Amino acid sequence: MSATGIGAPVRRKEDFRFITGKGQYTDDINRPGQTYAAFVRSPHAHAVIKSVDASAALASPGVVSVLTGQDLEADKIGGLICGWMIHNKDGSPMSAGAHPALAVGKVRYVGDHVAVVIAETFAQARDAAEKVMVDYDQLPAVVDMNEALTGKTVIHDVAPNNRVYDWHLGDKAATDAAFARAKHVTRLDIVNNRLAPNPMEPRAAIGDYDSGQEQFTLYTTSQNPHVARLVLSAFIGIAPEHKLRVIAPDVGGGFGSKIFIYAEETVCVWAAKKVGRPVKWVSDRTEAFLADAHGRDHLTHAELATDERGKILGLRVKTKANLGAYLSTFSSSVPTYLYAPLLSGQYDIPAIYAEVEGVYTTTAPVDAYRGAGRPEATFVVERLVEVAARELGQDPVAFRKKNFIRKFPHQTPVIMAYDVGDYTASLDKAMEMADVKGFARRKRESARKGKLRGLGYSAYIEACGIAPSAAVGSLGAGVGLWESAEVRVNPVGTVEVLTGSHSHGQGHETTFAQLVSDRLGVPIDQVAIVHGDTDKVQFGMGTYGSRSGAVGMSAISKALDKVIAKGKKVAAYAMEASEADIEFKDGRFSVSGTDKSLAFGEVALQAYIAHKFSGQELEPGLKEGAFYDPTNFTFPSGVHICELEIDPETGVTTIARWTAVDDFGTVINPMIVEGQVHGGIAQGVGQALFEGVHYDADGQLVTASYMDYCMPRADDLPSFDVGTTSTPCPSNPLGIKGCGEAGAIASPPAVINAITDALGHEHIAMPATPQAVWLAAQRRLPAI
Ligand code: MCN
Repeated sequence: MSATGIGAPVRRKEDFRFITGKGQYTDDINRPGQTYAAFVRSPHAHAVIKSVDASAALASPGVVSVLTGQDLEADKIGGLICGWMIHNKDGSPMSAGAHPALAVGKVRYVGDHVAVVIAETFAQARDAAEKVMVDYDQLPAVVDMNEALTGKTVIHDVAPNNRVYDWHLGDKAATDAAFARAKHVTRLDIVNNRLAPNPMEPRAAIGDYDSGQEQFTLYTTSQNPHVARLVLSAFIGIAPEHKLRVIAPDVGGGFGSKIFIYAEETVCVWAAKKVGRPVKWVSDRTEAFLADAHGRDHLTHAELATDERGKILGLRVKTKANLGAYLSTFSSSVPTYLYAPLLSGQYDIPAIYAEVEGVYTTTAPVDAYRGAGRPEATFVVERLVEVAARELGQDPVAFRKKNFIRKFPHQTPVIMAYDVGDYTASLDKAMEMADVKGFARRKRESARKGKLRGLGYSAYIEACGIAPSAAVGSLGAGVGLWESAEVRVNPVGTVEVLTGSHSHGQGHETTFAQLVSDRLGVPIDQVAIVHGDTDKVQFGMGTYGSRSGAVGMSAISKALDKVIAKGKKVAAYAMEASEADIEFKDGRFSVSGTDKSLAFGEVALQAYIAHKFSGQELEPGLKEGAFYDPTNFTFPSGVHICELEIDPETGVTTIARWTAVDDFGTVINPMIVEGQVHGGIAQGVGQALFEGVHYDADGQLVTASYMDYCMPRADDLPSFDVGTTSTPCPSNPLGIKGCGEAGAIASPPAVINAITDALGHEHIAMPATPQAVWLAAQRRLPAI
């Protein structure tokens, strides 16, 4: 391994510009003549808009324009769409209500967009937005899914019971038969709490229109600028599509929440042409809480059937998934195809049947958030397995091992065909690293101090590398999700890689350069990674579902193969040898069996200037592109062990140790991968102990600031012990499995299993706040 090649813990190249304040985020960009937008947002969860009076706002200082949903309609701009069609059990399509970028006729959640005020400054736009007089006729709010399903209050006429879909997966008859044979059935009711995504950089957008060129430009905080261009150009009616350029510059985190096409982006592009000047909008944190798509929010009843020895026979799951007031871009797929196919976990479960109801409520839209469906599935499986083992009087580790899948490939009863894995190896290694043998002693020490100590396991699997067209396309996505790359070798041998992936914290500028350096022998500082601009990169599917390593880098790898093949031809001409005799190794092309060789840079120069090509079949230049469409998802897996201590006097939970052993196949950069795991664990611990979006019965968001929405802080977390095992993925050329979501998927059940272990096996809902833990601890302690 070279010091910067595959497997090397190279420091992130991009960090220099980030930590010296030189990043270029959307809010750092300003266009000449720019105006500023402020949105008038609904203060009500559900109301009819009787009228909008903008006269006072229009008369306010600096106001350029006030636009409403009626103006959008007049310009024939349709609603935002949900791109993933889900079918009901009877085969009929889901009920998707219209989703205008500015509300028409009705508002459906607090924060819904009613109008936009465009002014010379942000302050003027905001002041004037408060003067837009909207006459509302309030309707009842409905935030609870069970209440919504009664249909007493209807949010969209197309969904009379507020049911978006009633979907299922698996074999009901086989699962019922398994339960009929079972000696024991474990039952659990689970709330998977609603989360706010909280990227460090709030969303922002600038719409710009050049009337001379008839060219729109959108600068935006997007994880997938090409998909944004495709969808927005269709919404807004910009044709041909390339008349809209989308630039997603540096983006300060997204965690899924910046994949979607939002109202604000649509409005900024459209309004830029209307007012004839660039329009900039930057979200503040309260707006982010109100209007960024949230994550999770499931109510699940789950059952696990086991035989007399504790072998799992079947799994039955009924989930209600809150989709909020409108269907966000990918929302329908999260509780269905990103959730139920992972319900087999790491276990050999012969029969599984899952039913999912998607439900409208008068709350913000819910869509993908780090893990998207897979943390919810892992939580169901890992809580059930833990409780089942304890109900059966079996050791949770032995119970897991007994039921692990051991033979690969493994076809689960819920679509997924797992390719490789060694779950026992990860569990054994994690137990060793966590010093599980010493836990009893540590528990006694805690008890001496009046504390309760618990150990919780989570053996997770996820499907990531979200891409394979054959699978994703047939599941209702409508499109395959391959990735593209172009490798441009300059005449001096430096390399530019244009990728359809988008880095917003994952370190692509480093890991992608490591791959190039490894393959071409070019130093990584001579490799530039270009992304995030639809005028530079032709097309791409973006970054989410931990796909950039497995899919984006595989596309680069394919293009590099072509570069090397072309380089061999050039080298053959240059060295007057047969192409078949050219070898490429350690950055040099050589003629086998001779001492003749040329460095990669020399061959690059020849490719551009050699006169020898004239009249030959070989074209000058060294630039190759590739699209990569994998045959399967990748299946990272692992075991996380959480050890914690509870103070029964205060209910405060302190995580004492965290051990993570993950199988990410081939690791390109172990330091970046560790960072990804750390971040994911922090977010998972946040879900388990602290975080929760809460609406009151009137649909008011009561957690709209960091005073009320509790994020984990550094001192809430221990130093993580991270290890790996490796079974390289067979369905991509690099053997990579994604790592970007693993920590967030694995960690919530590890925490809750540890708390229930400490408390004597009582179930506790997330977030297990000090109050909830204190109450549970009081129930456990003998009465005085
Ligand atoms: N990598 C590696 N070896 C592997 C796998 C990955 O070295 N075996 C490297 C990759 O080259 C890449 C990084 O690890 O530099 C993450 O790769 P991957 O797992 O493919 O994930 P993506 O790059 O596709 O990123 C998406 C993923 C998701 S889905 C969420 S959500 C998430 C996450 O990444 N959001 C993040 N990590 C985040 N990190 C930050 N800082 N900010 C976010 O918003």
